[in-house]
Amino acid sequence: MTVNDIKHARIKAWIEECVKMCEPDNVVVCDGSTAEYDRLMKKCVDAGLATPLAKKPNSFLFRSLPSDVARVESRTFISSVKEEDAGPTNHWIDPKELKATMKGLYTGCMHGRTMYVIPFCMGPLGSPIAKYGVELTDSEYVVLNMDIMTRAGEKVWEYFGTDGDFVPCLHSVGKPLNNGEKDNGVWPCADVEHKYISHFPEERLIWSYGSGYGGNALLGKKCFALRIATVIAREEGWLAEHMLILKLTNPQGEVKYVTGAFPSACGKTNLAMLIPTIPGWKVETVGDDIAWMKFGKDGRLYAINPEAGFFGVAPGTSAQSNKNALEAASKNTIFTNCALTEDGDVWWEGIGYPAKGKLVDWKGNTRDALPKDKSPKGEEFAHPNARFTAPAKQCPCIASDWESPEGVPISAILFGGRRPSTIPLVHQSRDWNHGVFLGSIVGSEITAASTIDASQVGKIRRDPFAILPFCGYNMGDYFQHWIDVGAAAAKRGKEDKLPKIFYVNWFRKDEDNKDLPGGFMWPGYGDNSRVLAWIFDRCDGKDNYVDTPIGFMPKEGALNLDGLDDVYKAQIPAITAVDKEGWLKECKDIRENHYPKFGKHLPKELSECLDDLESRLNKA
Ligand code: GTP
Ligand code: SPV
Ligand code: MN
Repeated sequence: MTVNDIKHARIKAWIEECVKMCEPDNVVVCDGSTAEYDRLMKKCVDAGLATPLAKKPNSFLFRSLPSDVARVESRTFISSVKEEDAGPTNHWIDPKELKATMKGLYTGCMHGRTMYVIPFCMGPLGSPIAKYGVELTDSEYVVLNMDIMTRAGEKVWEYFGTDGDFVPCLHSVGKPLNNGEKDNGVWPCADVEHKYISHFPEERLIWSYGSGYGGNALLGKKCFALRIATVIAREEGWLAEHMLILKLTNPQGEVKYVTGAFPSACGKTNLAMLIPTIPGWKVETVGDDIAWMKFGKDGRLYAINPEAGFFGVAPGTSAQSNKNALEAASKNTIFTNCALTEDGDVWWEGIGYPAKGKLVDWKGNTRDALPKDKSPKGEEFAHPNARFTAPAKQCPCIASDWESPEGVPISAILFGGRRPSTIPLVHQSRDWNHGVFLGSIVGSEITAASTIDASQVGKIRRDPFAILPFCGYNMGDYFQHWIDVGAAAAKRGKEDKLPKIFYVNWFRKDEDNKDLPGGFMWPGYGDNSRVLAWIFDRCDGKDNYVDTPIGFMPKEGALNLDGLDDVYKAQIPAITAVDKEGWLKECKDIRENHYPKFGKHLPKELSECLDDLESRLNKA
């Protein structure tokens, strides 16, 4: 199929316009077939950009440049017509100016390269919640990853019709090959100051230039499914969120679905695939990164996973921490910035066993493996944001209904982040608005997923709803949208059908206690099932809680601690108590530094929640 065969006139015209601007050597309309995947992967291997892995069937390792290892928030723009609509937490450039700059960069940017046309669907094909897009890219790596991460190729065209809605997504690595130049094994991308990850929300348009990495380049993911989708969702009255979706079954066989918003590299993939340590419970995966949620006729909120694969953090993934992810990534997987072993396998810090012999690190240097899995910080063999791209259907714990077109009904929404102090293991909001308040105050240590600047990692920043880098409009208006969603449900008499909202923290630390691995006061991973079980019962209204100044918390004995290591049992009183002083400091910081950023866009309901929390704490 060629561009001329495309029946959708607007898509065809847009492609022709982009071809004229970018001047690729040729244009290929992707069919999404295995033959095409194999052909493009071979092209990458022949160009020295990918290494086949002897130990993993049909799997390959790519190495990027050190300047292109993660999202670049400083180069990510919400280019709404009015600056106020981008809000205080997004970078904004006037759309006319940004387009002029980027047109300059795009002009002739695909010389020596092929432009690939990828028609794709976010969500199960034909689902009433699914949405469609077309990505134009000059990166084979992007085509290959999009093939795993989305439903892409020929099968998608019928859903566009001749005039259906679509989000145009233009991407270039920003590295033209002039005069027969070749990549010569060097990951193509542009300098940081020439990278632009741009969104034009009014036009529902995405322009990305200069990066080949993850969320910067796989435009269906953060750019479309979050930054553009949040804008559409607000207009249409639904929710597009940076959330995992899991299916939780109790020992009686009863099922509830739970979503969770944690910032990048804070445990979504792990929670979505956890293997419970308490007997009789089961967790299955619906999604590990993004949830689109709409109200059903019954008043419940239904979620779909718009993606078809996992773009998961590799370091820390081991048979102990996340066996299911390892299994999902055991074949047909793309690895990026992992280390390569002599026998043709990948290795990373926290994989659960030391490497042997020599390793090629993520920068391409061959070094002796260390006898213990511990490199000096900054000299890791795998980059801390090394990733695997694996098909979701290969996950052993994928839920049978993960592609259900109407979505799965959500009972609970979790918020969380990496907070070494103050925030307890779990607490529940009193009601919907208090839950929105909890989402709005989420804070977390910065991780390697959100910055290419290693000096930022570990600093705490507020990341409301874990969506700070992914909200396509004013974050204050986003809070209001959440308040409005609750109010609309109440108006329909369906308030009781709204999901219950919880705030969890797996990352409390006591660095002085040498008995705690990593200083973490809670074992996390599979043991998080103990908290999920309490949440499950909370959703059924069980009397397993105490009312505290910050919300509802597990009452004595309500958390199942059977079989928990004694060293962790000893931490329970500290991590399930209200830290009054810590919370009062938290309130002060929210009042003085966080909420004022939003000015008149801050919903009054949230200021009221803050007042209420502070006065309850002061009375306690
Ligand atoms: P993105 O894909 O960037 O959105 O990340 P994510 O939220 O899916 O994070 P992921 O589950 O990949 O976890 C990131 C890192 O946190 C990994 O190194 C994990 O090993 C670690 N981690 C996940 N869950 C836990 C936990 O419960 N406790 C501790 N201590 N670490 C965890
Ligand atoms: C994240 O950073 O939250 C990710 C990885 O899931 S990326 O797709 O690069 O955004
Ligand atoms: Mn993410």
